[in-house]
Amino acid sequence: MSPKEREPVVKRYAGNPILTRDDVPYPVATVHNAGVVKADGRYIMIFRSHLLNGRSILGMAESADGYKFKVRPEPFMTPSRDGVLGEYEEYGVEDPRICRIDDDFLITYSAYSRHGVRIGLARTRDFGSVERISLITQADLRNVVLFPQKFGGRYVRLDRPHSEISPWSMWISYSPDLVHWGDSKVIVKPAGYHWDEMKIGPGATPFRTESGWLNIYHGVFRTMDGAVYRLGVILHDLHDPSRILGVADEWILQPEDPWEVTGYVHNVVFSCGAVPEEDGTVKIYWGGADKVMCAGTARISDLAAMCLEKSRSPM
Ligand code: BMA
Repeated sequence: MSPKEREPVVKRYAGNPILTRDDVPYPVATVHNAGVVKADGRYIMIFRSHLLNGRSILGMAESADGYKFKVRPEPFMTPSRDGVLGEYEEYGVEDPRICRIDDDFLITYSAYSRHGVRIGLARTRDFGSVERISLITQADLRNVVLFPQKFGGRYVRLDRPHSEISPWSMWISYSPDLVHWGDSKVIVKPAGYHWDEMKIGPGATPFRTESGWLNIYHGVFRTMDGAVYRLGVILHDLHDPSRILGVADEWILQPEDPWEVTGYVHNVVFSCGAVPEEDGTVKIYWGGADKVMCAGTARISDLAAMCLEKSRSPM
């Protein structure tokens, strides 16, 4: 490595990609954008797959070490066929994030339909059965991540509405019951002529560190060759997550491996899950080119330092 090159913040796992469609025992075109949690010492992954008609479902895989995953023979969640959910999940379910609160694993996912994209909330205790709670947004809002604890008696989420006037920015909202949300405000916007200038969105479920809540997010830059999706990191105040302590100026990961550069949608690394470990590292999971799952590790203190030492302006 030349002295000019930065040590990679995220060290890719040597066995990437860790999961592909060849590992799935039913016909799918892709395996990507997975939420991951560690429960009772095992890693549980809920991943998105495109079916061969282009619509998405969610599958489940388990692992003892966080890298070698075995896929369950049946899908975890397929679009509802009945009632309100049947109407709003008609085009598929996508991009799950998992957040543990007490004994519940809460899953936020994108529900696509002819009416646009909304976010659904589902709950499981054992990953055996899953119960839909409610749709928790209107259209067109995506990338909802929950914080794993309440603040001032309320649940807190980050989300990403879109409007022509304020494109694709990160907002925070509060709820007494996980179903009704409000008190929303914008907290981070894309930065002009920066790697995340086109859009940003919450990625992995935020996790608690000594210095604040770490939020691994995605940022998009439009080029003559299409959009490039990269990952960055934001640090939120421990007691008031609407307070931003820093937004790392530099990305932490960009598409580089062949399966990140070429796939279903090229030049994409997109994260829906990260697992902090007791040794001060975090396992970060990302979809490569919307086709395969990849993993890597970073030191939590390095990510926090990037936010605190060289922050770009949040707004
Ligand atoms: C976003 C979402 C993600 C996807 C990304 C790159 O808009 O659809 O699921 O990974 O685009 O294609």
